[in-house]
Amino acid sequence: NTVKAIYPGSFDPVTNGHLDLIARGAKIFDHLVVAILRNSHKNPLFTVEERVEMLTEGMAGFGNVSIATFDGLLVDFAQEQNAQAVMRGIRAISDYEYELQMALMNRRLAPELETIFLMPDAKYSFVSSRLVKEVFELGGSVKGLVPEFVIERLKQHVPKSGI
Ligand code: COD
Repeated sequence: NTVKAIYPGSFDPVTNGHLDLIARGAKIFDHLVVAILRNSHKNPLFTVEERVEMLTEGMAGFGNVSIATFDGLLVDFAQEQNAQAVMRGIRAISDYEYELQMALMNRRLAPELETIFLMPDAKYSFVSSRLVKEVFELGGSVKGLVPEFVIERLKQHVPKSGI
């Protein structure tokens, strides 16, 4: 009985918090599919292709983790993939409300699909893609919060900022 889980998100860009969660998920699940939402309402900095490339680089070494992109409902994608679970991260109480709403809505849509929450290492509990972009754009250092190759990509998009 193998368990396949989907780890969905925007990953704009992937952070060390996401990678911490992926490493934990890879140990628990037989197969983990990191799934990037294509038609996000958020206005992304990176294209879907760039986000796939960054995730691929960050996940080198995990044999049971793959990357996919999806459109439409997460529950439909999970069914297409024959996945039994959705993995999400909880950093702080503030994440909980939004995550609970989504988990219960997804349960209503697909009662068999379980949402499983994992906590990242405490040192990443304040890291978000949004703040990484904001700090970098305003000239602050994001070293240690995202991989080096993400910093290089940020420099290409925001050449005059960051360290
Ligand atoms: N440490 C640990 N976990 C983290 C960290 C960190 N530092 N940063 C983020 N995370 C977690 C987040 O809590 C989240 O669980 C995951 O990593 C991904 O984060 P994001 O911000 O990239 O992802 P979101 O919140 O933008 O993803 C939203 C979805 C794409 C999952 C959602 O919009 C969706 O499912 N859309 C499809 C349409 C659909 O089905 N809608 C109905 C949903 S009920």
